[in-house]
Amino acid sequence: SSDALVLASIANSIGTITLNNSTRRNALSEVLLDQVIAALDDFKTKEVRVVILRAFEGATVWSAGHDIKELPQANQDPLGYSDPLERALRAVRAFPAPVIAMVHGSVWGGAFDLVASCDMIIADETCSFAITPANLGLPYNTTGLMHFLGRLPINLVKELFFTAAPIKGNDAYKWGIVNHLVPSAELEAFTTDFATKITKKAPLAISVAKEQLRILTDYQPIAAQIFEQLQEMRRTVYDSKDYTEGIQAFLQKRPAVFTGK
Ligand code: KGA
Repeated sequence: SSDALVLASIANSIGTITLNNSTRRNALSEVLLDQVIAALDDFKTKEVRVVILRAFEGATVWSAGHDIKELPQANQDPLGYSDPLERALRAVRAFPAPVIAMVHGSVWGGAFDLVASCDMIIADETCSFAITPANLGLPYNTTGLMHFLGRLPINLVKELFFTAAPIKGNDAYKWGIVNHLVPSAELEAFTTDFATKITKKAPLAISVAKEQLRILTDYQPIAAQIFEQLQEMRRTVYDSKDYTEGIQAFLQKRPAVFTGK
């Protein structure tokens, strides 16, 4: 329909999900994410062998990340278990076939968590990736930190979290953020070819390997007391003036003034 923020199609056992909300730079609103989750559910019943998650053709912003207008403005966990972004990340990670993120343009905040939750990233030279809680005064969730730690070296995770600066093209490739970096003109054909090769392989073996890897990486045991300690530390951040200031500054289109209080 004309309300679709996401387009979904299937060809040759490959399901494609296209983020298609140019005016809001593919910000990850609840409505958009529910459409992503619905497309994945549909692909599951149709037994697609590979999913490609992409932005509309020509997008210079792949996605602007969490819809900041939908984040709580104060005193509430911005990334709770049922947050739409968290639900979408779980849907991608649990999808019983590989999900490839095809990236051109910039990927911000929670959208980086989304592409890092895909099984592989194929990108072109216009790609960039930023983790942005330091711009918003936001405490990232423990699960999200584990996603990045499972994917990248800790010094790079720290650089991303401490600077909020985008890692671009060749640097993203060098750091292993992307599996393949290909010229823009070849991105679509390369990704389709890559996906097609996977469709010829044994789907059950692949599906079980993906689930084994998910279980092995998702369930790092931590004691209840440690989790509660981490949660209390996060609460001091979302109860802070800086968190309110970070969100307000974005909504009012001005630079944030942080005090550490
Ligand atoms: N949430 C809500 N609205 C957004 C948005 C977002 N993340 N990003 C952009 N928009 C809106 C923006 O307010 C504007 O609305 C419209 O989309 C076009 O954006 O037309 P309006 O009503 O004014 P804009 O800024 O004019 O587009 P641009 O000049 O092309 O710039 C694109 C970028 C992506 C550079 C810019 O929009 C931007 O900086 N957006 C915020 C990126 C960001 O910090 N994302 C992180 C979100 O936080 C997050 O994911 C988490 C969980 N985190 O950080 O922890």
